Amino acid sequence: MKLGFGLYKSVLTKDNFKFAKQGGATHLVVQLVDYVQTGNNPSLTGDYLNGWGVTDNKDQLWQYDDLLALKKEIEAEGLIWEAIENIDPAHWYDVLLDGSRKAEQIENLKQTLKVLGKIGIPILGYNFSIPGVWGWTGKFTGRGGAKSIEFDQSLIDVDSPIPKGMVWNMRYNTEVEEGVVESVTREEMWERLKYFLNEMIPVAEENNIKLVAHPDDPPLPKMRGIEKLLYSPEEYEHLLDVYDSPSNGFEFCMGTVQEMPGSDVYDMLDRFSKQNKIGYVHSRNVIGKVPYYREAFIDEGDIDMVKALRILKKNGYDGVIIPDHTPEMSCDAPWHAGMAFALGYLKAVLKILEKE
Ligand SMILES: [Mn+2]
Repeated sequence: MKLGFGLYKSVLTKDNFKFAKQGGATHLVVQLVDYVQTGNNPSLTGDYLNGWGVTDNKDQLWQYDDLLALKKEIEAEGLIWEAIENIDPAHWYDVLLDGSRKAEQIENLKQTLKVLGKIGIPILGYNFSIPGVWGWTGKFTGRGGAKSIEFDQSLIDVDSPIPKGMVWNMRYNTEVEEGVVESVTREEMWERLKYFLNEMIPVAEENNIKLVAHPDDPPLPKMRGIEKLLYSPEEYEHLLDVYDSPSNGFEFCMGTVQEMPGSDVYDMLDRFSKQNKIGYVHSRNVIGKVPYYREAFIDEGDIDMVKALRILKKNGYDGVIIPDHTPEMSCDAPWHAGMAFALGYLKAVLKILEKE
């Protein structure tokens, strides 16, 4: 099991590569979608109910030369590029929406897989969701009054529709479009995911890439008129029935799984790691479940991280774990401080497990 670190697009800098290395990480999970647009002080606790912003990558695919240059910068700091997390909404909105550019966009995504294969980035994480991450509010609910993410269903209108031109809580089309995204059933969403996997997995296999799915966060059965897919333990596991391949697996988010009513995060970690279905792990702690939960520091939530990582070790899991979001700590670098705390905690747990 290896300790990794996740970086948003706005923090893909040499200093932050050094920060990861200094915190004990050996691997990086890189986000290329610019949805956390808060510069070198990333913050997830702002008001994102109207969207994360605009994706400026319309019709610009990730290019071989750019990714190779980034890989060299990462490796120059002694780190390994393990995964890309999230597909740009601009690259696949019609795959999610079953729109007119679906076939063209899926061909582009296959090209992207080939580029990743050529460069040697072994994992692509994705979140097959039309509403995406939505409904959070930022509150000073963390230990010691730390600003953190809260999900309180009573504070939002969970049925408020998505404006056209938006998927994944990002605008991919800034020209004003009238209307809202139509309702979609879960059955239909599974059909769309099946199409995606049927097209993508063979190319992923050829290029030695794992395509791994993040569960729906927050894990509600329906949001904004759209029935969600990976919102419960049973539905998450159903992903494996869609396509049997070593290239089909999970971006296992402990926090989101813990937020699911009736979930047993330890049992799921145990079974999925035994089957070698976990691409990488988000280690995030949380207190409560939908319809109310709040994100917590890694040591204080409902998940016993020591117990969770011991299960992964027992099963010989040799992938990467990264801190996911953490509460922001009161200082000039709230995100970095929160992340340093999480990295240190995970590093200590791994050290203890090594000696057992
Ligand atoms: Mn996560």
